[in-house]
Amino acid sequence: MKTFICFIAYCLLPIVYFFLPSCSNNNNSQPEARSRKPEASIPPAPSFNEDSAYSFVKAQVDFGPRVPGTSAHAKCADYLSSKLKSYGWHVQIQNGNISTYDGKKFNLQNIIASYKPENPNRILLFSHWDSRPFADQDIVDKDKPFDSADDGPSGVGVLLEIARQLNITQPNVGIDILFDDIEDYGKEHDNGENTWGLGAQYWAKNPHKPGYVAQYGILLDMVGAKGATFPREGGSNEYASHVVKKIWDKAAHLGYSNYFVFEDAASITDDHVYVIQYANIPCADIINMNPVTGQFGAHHHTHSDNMNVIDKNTLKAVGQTVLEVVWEEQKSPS
Ligand code: AHN
Ligand code: ZN
Repeated sequence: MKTFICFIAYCLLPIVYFFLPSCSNNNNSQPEARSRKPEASIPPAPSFNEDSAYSFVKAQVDFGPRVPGTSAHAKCADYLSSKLKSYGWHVQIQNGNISTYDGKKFNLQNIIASYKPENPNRILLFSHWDSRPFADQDIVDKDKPFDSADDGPSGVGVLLEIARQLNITQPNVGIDILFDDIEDYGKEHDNGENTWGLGAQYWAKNPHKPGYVAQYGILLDMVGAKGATFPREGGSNEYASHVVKKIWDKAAHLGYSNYFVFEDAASITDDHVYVIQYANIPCADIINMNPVTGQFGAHHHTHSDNMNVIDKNTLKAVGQTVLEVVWEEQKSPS
């Protein structure tokens, strides 16, 4: 009998003991939750409002084509800076004299808005806000300006909505929004002459704060059209593959892989090229293009680029994805 009790005490009980905690762990997730890292205490990201973003796109288009040198261009600049200020962001206007490829001279206006300017952990979000002076991809009225709703305003509208959301929720991360000017006055076959992205080139060489540093940048370009696809653009893959991964994985997690397709596309000469090159910030470009042909949407630089191509579902997919990516850069809740 004594031997039997000893057998239970020394052999069976430790075995039973060994299995008990693991059983209770499987049925109850609390011990695991308690040992999670601090990031897990970040509250869920806010919901990006696509109706609000759409209204910001429309407000820009309603000024008329925002062609450099026109009063629509000047009025739109005032609108953008006053919107950003109304959301509590610190706004700076950067002016600079530039020449376009056709020999015209303009005073460009880059609009830079900063959220929590004192926070050293910063992310840069950018989009161009000017519109192209001519619809050269159209078959009619090639020399006339066009509404340009997707090309410019879609990215700006998404970023304005993100600015509004961050003002409400106050996450603990530094963000700069750059609305760069005179992106779209480029020469059709530019052959490395750097005729595109004049505002971004200027800013990247002369940042609004000397020695400006950001962890990374995200460029939004033509992000509002129905059925848009955003393949992983070549230059983004080359210089910012970790940023591309963050964005495309987040989009997949949110169920937006029909927009953020897991396909690699050619390199585009766009604003991010200059921010990578001159400001040394790794950047990813979210740009609507055909993953196979590399072509932009059929409305690109035509009179069809107007509010009819804008789809709130596309704005939501891009806006929610970018909002959640920056949301997770919080070190701890504020
Ligand atoms: C080129 O076509 C070389 N780059 C496209 C940049 C662009 C124009 N994005 C929008 N409009
Ligand atoms: Zn364009």
